[in-house]
Amino acid sequence: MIKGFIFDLDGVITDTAEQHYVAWKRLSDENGWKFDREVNDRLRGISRLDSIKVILQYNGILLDEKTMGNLATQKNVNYVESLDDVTPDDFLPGAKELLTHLRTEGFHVALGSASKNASKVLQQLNALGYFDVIGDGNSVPESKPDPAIFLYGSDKLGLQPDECIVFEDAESGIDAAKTGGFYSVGIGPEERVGHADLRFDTMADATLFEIKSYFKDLF
Ligand code: B16
Ligand code: MG
Repeated sequence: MIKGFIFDLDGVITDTAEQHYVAWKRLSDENGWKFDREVNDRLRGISRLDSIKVILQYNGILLDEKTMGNLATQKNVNYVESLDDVTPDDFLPGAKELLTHLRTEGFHVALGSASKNASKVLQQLNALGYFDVIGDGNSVPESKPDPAIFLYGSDKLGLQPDECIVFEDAESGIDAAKTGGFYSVGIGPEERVGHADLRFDTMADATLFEIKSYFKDLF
């Protein structure tokens, strides 16, 4: 039986891809690297350090771990500053409604995000109250597609993976959910999250009614 839900943050609850883009673009411009929106989209769901590795590889540049860490920190300072502009109006359409509905029906809810800034984003959204457990980039060392962040969430909720549905917008996030033994809902196009148990184009389509109808034997 489904007793809990675990949500990714960026691309599911809110969309900070634009703020990430602006901060990576600024770092790239300052260092003379190529960076565009297509490369930015490849950073969806992956950690900050892995993100800079993708950008450097795209530019054919090799740097040592310490330098990469320092540059990623520089990007993060600008990114975090831009989060001050995130407001409770910045939920993705449908996300707040679903979280509210889950609260009303008494489901257990956890966050399972790769971001080390997840608490700040939730605070800006005024969304902390929707979550019983916050799993973020500080909770486990492994990154998706490793299932560690979702297993952290289910464990803290006191549930088994097969009692939880994971919501994800990244290919690696759906991979992580499946490897961990969770049910999965993908948010986004078929080519990215079509391997999820159930897929919606947007969070606005992901109502509790639709979810219960699809996983009917589990509710
Ligand atoms: P930070 P999610 C991910 O969040 C973002 O999608 C990804 O673009 C970002 O690099 C990663 O968080 C790390 O974020 O630099 O704030 O620690 O989709 O897992 O909620
Ligand atoms: Mg995401």
